[in-house]
Amino acid sequence: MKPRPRPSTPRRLLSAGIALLVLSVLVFVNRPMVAFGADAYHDFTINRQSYKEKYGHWSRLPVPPGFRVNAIHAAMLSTGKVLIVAGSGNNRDNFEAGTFRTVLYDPAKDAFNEVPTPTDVFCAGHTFLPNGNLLIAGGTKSYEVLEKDITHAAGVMKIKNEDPAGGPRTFPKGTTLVAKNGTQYRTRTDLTVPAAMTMKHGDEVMTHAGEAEVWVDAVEAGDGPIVDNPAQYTVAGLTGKDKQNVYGLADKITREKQEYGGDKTSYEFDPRAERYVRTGDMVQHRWYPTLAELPGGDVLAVSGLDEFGRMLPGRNERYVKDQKRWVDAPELKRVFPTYPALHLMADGKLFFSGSNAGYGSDTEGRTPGLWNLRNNSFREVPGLRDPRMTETSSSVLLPPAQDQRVMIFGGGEVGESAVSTARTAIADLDEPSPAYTPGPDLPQPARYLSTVLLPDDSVLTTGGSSGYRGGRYGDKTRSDLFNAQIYRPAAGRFETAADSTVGRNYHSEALLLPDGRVITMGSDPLYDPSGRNPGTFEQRIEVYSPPYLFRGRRPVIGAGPKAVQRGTTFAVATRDAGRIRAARLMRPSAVTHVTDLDQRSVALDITPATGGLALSVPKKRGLVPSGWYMLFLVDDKGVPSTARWIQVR
Ligand SMILES: [Cu+2]
Repeated sequence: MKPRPRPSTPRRLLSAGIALLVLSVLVFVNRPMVAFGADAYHDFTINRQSYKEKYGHWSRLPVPPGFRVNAIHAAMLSTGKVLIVAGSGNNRDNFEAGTFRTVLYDPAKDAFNEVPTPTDVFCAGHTFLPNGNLLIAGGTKSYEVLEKDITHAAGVMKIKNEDPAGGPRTFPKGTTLVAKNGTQYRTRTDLTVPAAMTMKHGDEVMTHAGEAEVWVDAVEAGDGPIVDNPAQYTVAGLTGKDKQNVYGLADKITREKQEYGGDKTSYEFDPRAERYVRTGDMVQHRWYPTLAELPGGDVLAVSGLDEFGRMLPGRNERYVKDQKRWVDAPELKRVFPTYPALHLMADGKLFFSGSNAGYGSDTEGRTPGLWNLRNNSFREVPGLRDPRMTETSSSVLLPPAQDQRVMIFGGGEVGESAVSTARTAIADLDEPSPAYTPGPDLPQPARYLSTVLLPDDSVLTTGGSSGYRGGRYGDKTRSDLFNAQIYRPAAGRFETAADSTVGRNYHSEALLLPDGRVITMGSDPLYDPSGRNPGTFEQRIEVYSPPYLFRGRRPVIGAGPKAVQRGTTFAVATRDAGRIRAARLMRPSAVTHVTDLDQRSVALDITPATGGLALSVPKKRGLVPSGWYMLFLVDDKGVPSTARWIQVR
């Protein structure tokens, strides 16, 4: 709608009064008309320049039907395109059909393209490597089976091979294992069991049995084949010595829920070739792992569920980037819930903010603290209010990164709980004894809040829901939050932002685009609005333009280097040098399950230079990890330039 010339104040009051009167009359005669009238007025309000200057503006992104996917993962690539990964997208039919999706969105051209997705990367972990590739590891090997759908008892069986001579043994899918009482179970997949190994300890020869695990399902339906205790099973068809040497062991065989199983495949997504490039497999299968960047550019994979849906008991591993392979890291054994938020600090420690999503013990490994990787020590960071409500919370390294302050937002109790919190808190990790101190509350309790750093040193918080996966909260059947707010660290408070129009809870993402806007996508409600039927995945995409985009001419960055060294100074051309107040290197987001450990905003020192500005990059690798960044110049009104991509080495 075009703004009309401004009427005088009394006239505006008069027309507002008349409008109100008309609306009140209409309330009694025609409710749909009122809704329409209110909508039109709302539409008029949010599109006014003065409103946009204060609150920003949301718009829907038209997505061609062929490119609508369940956005589970999103990353801002250094080519300027947004990587949107669904994999099977939490859709069993897709999983069984082998339909895995990835699309790229180019915000500069408003264009989409599809990328072939080799395996199901749904619920993998990811982080950017120094070369700009996105390391993506883990994902889904099997879907969960709910208790009500389990007709046949099942369990994980360990097949042992005590024979050192016969070599590895292969058993095809459907191999039968027999309990002492004759009950039969069949293996769900093909299986290879390594040979036993003999080792000499002095004069003694010890045999270490080879072993491998596999799902088995009872042949007969019902409760009959349930076994509650650890027991041994024979492999049908084996006789004599062989039968003694090769056998099965299972802790239990039940009709309990079977969790999603993790995958061990790993890729570097190459943004330039726009394809997944397979690396060495992970040591462990992982579903819901966090990939945390290490100061040297290698990556640590932490937590997750294994291929049988069991929590990995603190077994972490390292990606050796120069060899493109994963190695076990037993020296860094530590238990965390799934998708733990591990922020890289300037001194190389990882700060576990407490944020996490999905699974894990409700007691062990949930305390926030600083993890020193040199000696695997962990120093707890106390003071967090609502410490039992860190699941589905989010956390960010507040801008600028030099302040070394991490803020946590919202969250809820472990599992499918109706209890959530509006709490925020800030930990200053530069303090000698770091502790959380309270921040301002969010307007409502919020899980799954998206938090996006903006170039003007503020943090946009948007989306989320008060209830579990957008569901019941208080007396409402749906609890998506539409209000957005901008946190200003310098002022220590939230400012109201314009409302979004799409609710976003579980499996949703938001990230900063190089043009200074924010894109939001995804959401995976458990139920539909009635609260009774299954929900449908939200495929609409929205883009938020913050208030700074409505406050006049933007500064422009001219020529500059494509790559810079940490600890050096470089020059960029700009005609706006006189009004530039800040320069920020913003590391692009790689976000899933409210976990985004990549995004950070690093302040650069500014000095005047001929034809532009000289900008200094800090020296500490823990502050400025190697990789691609968006360089923004920000003027005296807080208006940022469009970003220029620059690689820090
Ligand atoms: Cu998930």
